[in-house]
Amino acid sequence: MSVKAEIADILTRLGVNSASYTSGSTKIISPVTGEEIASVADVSAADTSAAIDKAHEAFKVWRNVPAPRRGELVRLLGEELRAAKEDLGRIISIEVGKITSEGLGEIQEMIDICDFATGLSRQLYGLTIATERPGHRMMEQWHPVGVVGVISAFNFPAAVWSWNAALALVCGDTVVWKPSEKTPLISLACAAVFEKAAARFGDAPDGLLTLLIGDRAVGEVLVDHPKVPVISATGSTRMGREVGPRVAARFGRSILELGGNNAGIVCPSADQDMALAAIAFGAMGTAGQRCTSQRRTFVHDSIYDEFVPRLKAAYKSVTVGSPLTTDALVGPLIDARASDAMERALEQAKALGGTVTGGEKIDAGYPNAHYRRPAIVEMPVHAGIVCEETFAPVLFVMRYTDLDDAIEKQNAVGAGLSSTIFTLDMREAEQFLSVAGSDCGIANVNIGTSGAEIGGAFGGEKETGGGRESGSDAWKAYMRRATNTINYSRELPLAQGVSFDIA
Ligand code: UN1
Repeated sequence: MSVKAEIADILTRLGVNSASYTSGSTKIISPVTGEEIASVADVSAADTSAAIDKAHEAFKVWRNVPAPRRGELVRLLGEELRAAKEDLGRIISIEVGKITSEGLGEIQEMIDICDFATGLSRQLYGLTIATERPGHRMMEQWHPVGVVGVISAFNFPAAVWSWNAALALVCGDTVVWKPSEKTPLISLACAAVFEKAAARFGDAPDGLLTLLIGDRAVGEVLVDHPKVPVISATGSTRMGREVGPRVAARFGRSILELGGNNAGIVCPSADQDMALAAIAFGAMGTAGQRCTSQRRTFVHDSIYDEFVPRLKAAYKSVTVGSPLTTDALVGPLIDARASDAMERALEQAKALGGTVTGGEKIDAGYPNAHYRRPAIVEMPVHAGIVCEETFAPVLFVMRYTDLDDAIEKQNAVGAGLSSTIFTLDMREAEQFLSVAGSDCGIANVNIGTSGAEIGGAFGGEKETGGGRESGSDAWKAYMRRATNTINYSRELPLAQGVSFDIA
């Protein structure tokens, strides 16, 4: 069966109307084979605005549904995702090029956040606060905020939507979703799975989830719309620089999850086998196209000549090929632009004195697809392209002698998403996690930079945008807080001892 026929087969099975992926003028290409697999139609700016109005009306109904009942919808979504896991994972492999276990892993991440959000629906806690006035009570409540606009990227086209949608829905918000232009098919599939859950739920208002397939114009309407109090956007730092100020200009709130330039430090005491395996997955997994992918490694001088040759051997031996027909560990890059960016990064690294292992184009049997061997680049300096995010499997490796210096360099980039240290020395580990250690939103010990679980808050500092999604108390960004003071006494004492006696 051709890839195009296979995707149509899966989408039909999931209940997606065939007109939605066969009748538009935007061609969708599988990065695996380079062939056209579908075509979709863009919604207009006017339709986007109308959809937001409808989502706002749905919000007015949904906010009154008790939160645990809202959690029931998300529980059903989790059930539907479990049932559709294989099909959805396969779509991700076809549309994004992820290997099978990573495609399935992304769907598992969605199931996990649904479980989390279902429990959360009974835990949207506010505080009770001591008051300075007798006969008074002070408390805070968390209320639903409104329509949440979700702008998602191609590399986690389904999981990042679900982090936002599952939380927003239990919080009482409605969701308008603009997916990456590269991944409309998995979005159509997710929307169809959501509709199944909503149908089982029974009385879900129309407009809880609206999928808007389209280009920049759609994103702009969403970003500027006064009825969208929260925009959650995942993508490049360049995108975030535009979205952040525009949302702020209308006093909206944004949750930004932008670029990463994640580093690992390999210390003298490191368990080298473990570090090797973790770095291999962190840097080569998902063909280096995670925002959490490891892009820089600092190796202590005393173990460099032992460790780095082993790492290079792993780079030479890793299998690269179609995730649909082989069990290769590394699939294709998303498109020609990504492949060119990788090429350029390697050229720039060489100009700075870097020694490149790998990085060459690979003939996987599809002339229109973009396969490359992951590249490891030994760098004499921490400068230039090393300090920028290249969304491709390029790992820069540098020697260090002093941990303070390695931590300083790891922090000396714009992005602040993820980081790790490999050490069995507790002092080094604690220094890395301390206030003077890693400045990232994620700082790990003896595991890789990528592959975070949903239970923690996910996101990063500086040019990563500062947003937090997924677990912990990230839900608070999807609600508004009301502080309530209630006077049950017969007096009206003013706070701070102020008196204002009217005659
Ligand atoms: C992303 O690349 O945008 O931590 C998200 C990870 C995944 C999520 C990545 N759980 O690598």
